[in-house]
Amino acid sequence: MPGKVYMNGDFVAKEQAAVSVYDHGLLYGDGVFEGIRVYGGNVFLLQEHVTRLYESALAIRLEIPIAPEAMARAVEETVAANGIEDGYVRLVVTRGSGTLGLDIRRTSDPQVIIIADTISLYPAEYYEQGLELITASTIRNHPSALNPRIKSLNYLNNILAKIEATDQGKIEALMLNHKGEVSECTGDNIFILKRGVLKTPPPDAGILEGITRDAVIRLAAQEGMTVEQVPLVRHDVYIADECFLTGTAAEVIPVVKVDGRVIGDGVPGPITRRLLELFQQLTRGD
Ligand code: PXG
Repeated sequence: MPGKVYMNGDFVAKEQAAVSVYDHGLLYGDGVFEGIRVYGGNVFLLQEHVTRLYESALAIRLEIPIAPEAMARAVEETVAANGIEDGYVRLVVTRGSGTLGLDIRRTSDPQVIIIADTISLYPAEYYEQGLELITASTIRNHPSALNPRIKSLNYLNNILAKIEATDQGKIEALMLNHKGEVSECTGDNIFILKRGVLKTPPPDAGILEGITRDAVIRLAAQEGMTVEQVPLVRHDVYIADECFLTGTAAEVIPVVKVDGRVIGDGVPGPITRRLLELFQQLTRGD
């Protein structure tokens, strides 16, 4: 039964698992996190997620009090303790409690929290019919302000764009960067297919380098496809033959309309469906 939360080396009942109101994670969104899937009892791409967590922490000058190997073990133990076969892990490290001020030297006890629970998936119809996106007026964080490559606890940039999508009855929004180029969606990376070439914005376009994105790039390359990490503008998306999003929660999800423009034939394309199939084989360990 889910309900045992890992906190700094101990398991605490969900109802008792709490952090201080002085924690800079709460006061300032000062911390880092990962969202990880569990398939058939195996934590999927755990090493990649742990590496990204420590890289995010390094970038914000947060010293995680345990080593990466111990963190990976703690994730496995939390999944086992909660009896999760297919589910979701939320790994969070906060800066810890401090004063009501920004100085990180006046904080202590970073909180290492691991939650393992079940996951609510997108309805199957999204995969069969494809998604419709709108472009948010909120642009992605400027990389020199808060680099999107850092998976920080401050997700207001994404939340503001997501609100624009939900206000318009859509579940995802496309976000542009400060140069007006396509970056990513609020919680997913974007790919397009044009004349047989798969294209996705590069890391310096102001994106989170998704672990699902990396896996799909590898799978496509193994299939003999040409994959390019190149700057894209909205026009490239409008005239694409196929479009899809990748993410831990969504896996590979087709997009069939963007800002009212029908993409390709208006139905999930064959390459998108093939990559979803290959990705799902990977999650099953085939
Ligand atoms: N871009 C952004 C901004 C994200 O937050 C991705 C791309 C896809 O990355 P991965 O590594 O998952 O392929 C993300 C991932 C949640 C949640 O609960 C969010 C993500 C992943 C899992 C859970 O909000 N975002």
